[in-house]
Amino acid sequence: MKTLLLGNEAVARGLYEAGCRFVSAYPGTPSTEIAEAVAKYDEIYAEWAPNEKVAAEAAIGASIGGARSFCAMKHVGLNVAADPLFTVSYTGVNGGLVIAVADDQGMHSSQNEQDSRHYAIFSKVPMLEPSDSAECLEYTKLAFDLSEEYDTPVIFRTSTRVAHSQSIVELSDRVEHELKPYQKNPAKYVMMPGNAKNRHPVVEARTQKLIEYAETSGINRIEMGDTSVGFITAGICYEYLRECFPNASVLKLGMVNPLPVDLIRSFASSVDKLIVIEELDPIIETHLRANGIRVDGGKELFGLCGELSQNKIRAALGGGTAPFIDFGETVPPRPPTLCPGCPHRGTFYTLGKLGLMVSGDIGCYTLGSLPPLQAVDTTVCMGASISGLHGFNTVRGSESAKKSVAVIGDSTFMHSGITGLIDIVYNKGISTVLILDNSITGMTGHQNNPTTGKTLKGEPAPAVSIEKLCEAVGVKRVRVVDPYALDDLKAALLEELEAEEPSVIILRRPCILLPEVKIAPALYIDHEKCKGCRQCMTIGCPSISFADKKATIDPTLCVGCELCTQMCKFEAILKREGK
Ligand SMILES: Cc1ncc(C[n+]2csc(CCOP(=O)(O)OP(=O)(O)O)c2C)c(N)n1
Ligand code: SF4
Ligand code: SF4
Repeated sequence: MKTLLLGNEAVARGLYEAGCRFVSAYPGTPSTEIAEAVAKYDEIYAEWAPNEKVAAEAAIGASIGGARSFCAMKHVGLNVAADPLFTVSYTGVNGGLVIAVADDQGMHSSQNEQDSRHYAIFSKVPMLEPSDSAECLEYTKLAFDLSEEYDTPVIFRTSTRVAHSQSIVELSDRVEHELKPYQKNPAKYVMMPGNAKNRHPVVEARTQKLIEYAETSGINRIEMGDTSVGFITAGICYEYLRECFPNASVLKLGMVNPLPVDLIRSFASSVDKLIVIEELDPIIETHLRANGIRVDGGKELFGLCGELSQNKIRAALGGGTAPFIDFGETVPPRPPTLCPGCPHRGTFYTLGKLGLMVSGDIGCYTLGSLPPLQAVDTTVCMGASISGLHGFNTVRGSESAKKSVAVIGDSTFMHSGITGLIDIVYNKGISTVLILDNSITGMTGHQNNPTTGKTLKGEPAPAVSIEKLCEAVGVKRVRVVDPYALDDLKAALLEELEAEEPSVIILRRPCILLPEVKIAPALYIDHEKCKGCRQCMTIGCPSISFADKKATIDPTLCVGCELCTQMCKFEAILKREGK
């Protein structure tokens, strides 16, 4: 049967058909929908892990336990999971093990744009890269076969465009793979120096065998056409290229590590000019140059930054821009903003008013850095708010600790915030940490996490108590405040900042977009009473606008959170009668 699937859904289908039994993931755009789609298959155990390292380690354990296993993450997640990745390269697998990583060229929703192909080279693990949904499905199954045949984990790389585009796939039945027997084998699975020394040559020999596979298997295929120019490419760039130049000669790489040499050389000799099209870093180009293969065009044409598109490729090759729809270039950008009624808004308003240094983190609350709130000073990576604040305050002294806070969400606190808090307690810091608990992983689209009391499959689960966890690591001052109550929030902040010991304020109110949250009727502004002071505009609610020297509330956007009423000293913001 044929059907239309997103790249991520096709990966999930591939997992089903490949007989995968165990999936662990941490959400991160553009990888999130893989686990969400897998959750619908009863045959596959699937979970959200608290972070990517745990997801990878759980999948490694399941593989050693004999099951076809999988974990998924976005590109920066692979940084978190890098430690187990490098060593599972040495141990190899029992049941097949596939590690999916989704790169975000163009940084549609990320703090940087890494090229994950470096990780495959660095960790000496084979990497497959599909170009469309059909290949997402096909390569997922292939990745398990390769993993078991070559005793290696396999990295499966996608990109925002492949993960989030729909195309036709052909569905097949699931092929069950029984649990492989588990046999104790310390020489393979206990990576202490004596054993690891013996495994390293095994890894190098494996790479040689994988190169032979890359040369001959057909996963890297030559499509001959016009021989005046030949292109070498992979992933989404193959689709762009085919749209621009349907008759071009192309070597399409499905396996991007290790790369073949003879196949590339033979392709190079059959075309007059050779151009490499790849996003971000010159991985293929460098491989060609290292092997003495002529490259007539590469990074000097396409650059190192951002994603490519049909128009960019055509323009770089002297063809001018074509009448393709290139959404990235034609749609005016819409600045991101906190939603009306977002429980984070009042927190950033208050932090800004108090003029505090705010060590920020990654989540919806990163938007607290944008106008008009502009309260956040730093954002580095998930978890860095608390540990970063500890470093900042350690060098700047106790007075600094009284004028600074860390802000972190519930999911991010579970991911990697707790260790920063332990650092503060253990090293006798006195910093103040705000945990913005909106009872969900908001930024990536409402995934459950260990604090929400539900699993990936929607089943009830034990919920980690944030307050008990903080107390357990030694924080004595832990309090819970409603972030809609601005006076309470300010009073709590002033008190905790003065304390000569670490404190945690949990700002608890569920995300306004959660289905169980009851939306209150929209408020309105009495234009007789409104003095046009613009005070209500300072909280940056998208429902409030200003026209003819008066503020107005858009009733289709307002959720009646009453934050703005706390701004208006003229009592001009009112509830509708009877509501
Ligand atoms: C290492 C890493 N993994 C995943 C992500 C994607 N990501 C960004 S923020 C976030 C979690 C946000 O949830 P939470 O901390 O609860 O804050 P909220 O968005 O709900 O306010 C995730 C998963 C990332 N940026 N980095
Ligand atoms: S704060 Fe009140 S008076 Fe000032 S602009 Fe807003 S509604 Fe009008
Ligand atoms: S009550 Fe005020 S702050 Fe809340 S959503 Fe409506 S307009 Fe925005």
